[in-house]
Amino acid sequence: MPSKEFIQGLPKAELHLHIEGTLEPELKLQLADKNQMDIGFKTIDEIKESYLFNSLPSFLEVYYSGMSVLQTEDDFYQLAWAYLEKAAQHNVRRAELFFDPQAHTSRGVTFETVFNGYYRAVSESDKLGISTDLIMCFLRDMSAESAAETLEQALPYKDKILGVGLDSDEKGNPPLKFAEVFRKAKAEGFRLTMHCDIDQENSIEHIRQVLFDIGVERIDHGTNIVENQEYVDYINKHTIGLTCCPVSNGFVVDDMKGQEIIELLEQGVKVTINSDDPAYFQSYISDDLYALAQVYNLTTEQVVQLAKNSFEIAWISDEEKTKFL
Ligand code: ES4
Ligand code: ZN
Repeated sequence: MPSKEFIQGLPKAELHLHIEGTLEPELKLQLADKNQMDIGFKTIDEIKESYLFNSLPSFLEVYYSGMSVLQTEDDFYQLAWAYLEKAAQHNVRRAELFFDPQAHTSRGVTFETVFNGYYRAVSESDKLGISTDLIMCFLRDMSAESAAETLEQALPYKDKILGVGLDSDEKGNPPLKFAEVFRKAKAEGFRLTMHCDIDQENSIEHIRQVLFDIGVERIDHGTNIVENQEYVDYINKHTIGLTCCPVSNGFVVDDMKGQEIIELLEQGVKVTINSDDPAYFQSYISDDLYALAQVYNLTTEQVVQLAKNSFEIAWISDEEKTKFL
C-alpha cells in the first residue's frame, strides 16, 4: 500500500471536478459577508453540519443554494484560484475544470461575469505549475432549449473553452435529450464528455447513448459499463476513459465502486480517480486515491497506473503527455 505522501507527490491530472464544488465554507462565509447576503449560517461549523447528503438530490440542493454567494467576476476568480492553489499542493499538473453557467445565469449573473472570472484564474495557472482548461457543463435537469441558449452564449469564447459536458440529475434526463446540442457543440469544435452516474435505472442504455449516439471521448463516472463486455471492449479499442470519483460515490450511493474500478483497471480500461466536489465531500484528489487504496488494498503499481491514466486520457497534446508518462 502506497503512503499518503507518495500519493500526494505523484503527478496527477484532475479531469472530473466541478469548480462550484470547490467552494469551501470559509470562502462561502467571506463572500456572503462581502455581498451582504444572509445564507442562514453564521459559522463554518454550522455550514459543515448542513452537509448531510446521502443521495444526489440532497447533495444538489446544498450545492446550488451554496453558490448563490458568487456574484461578481472577482468572486468567480477567487473561487477558481483558491482551488488551483489547493490542487498545486496535491501535485495536480493538469486540471480540466467543469463549470455550470446555467447555475448562475438562472439567478441573474451574466455568462460574461462567470466566464471572465474563471478564465482569469485559468490563464494564470501556469504560475502554479498547472496546465488548465475549462469544460462547460449543461444542467441535464434543465431543458434542451436552455442548453442550446447556453451554447450560443459560449460561442464568442469557444477558443477558450475546451469541451462541453453534462451534469446534474440524470433521472429522467437521458443523454439523447441533448443530442442536438452536442452535435452542434462538436461541429463548433468543442470536445465532448458526459456524466453517466452510478446505478441509474437505465445505466447501460445511457452508456450506449453516450458512446454510439453522442460520440463522447470520455465518460464521467460510467463504472456500470463493467456489466457489458461489448462496451468495455469498445472503449478499450477507442481509448475512451472513465473519470471516476470514489469518495463522491460513497456519499451519493453509499459505495465507492472500488470493485468495479479495479475490475476495469485489470481489463486495461483507462480509469482515473478524481474528486468531483471536494469542498462538499471533504476530499481532494490525493485523498480520493488514498481512500480507494486503503479500502481496497491497492498496490503501488495500481495507484501509479491510475495516475498515469489521467494523463493518457487528458485532453492535451501527445507532446505534453510525454512529460508525465
Ligand atoms: C455533481 Cl456529484 C454530482 N452529480 C451530478 N452533477 C453534479 N454537479 C456537481 N456535482
Ligand atoms: Zn461530476
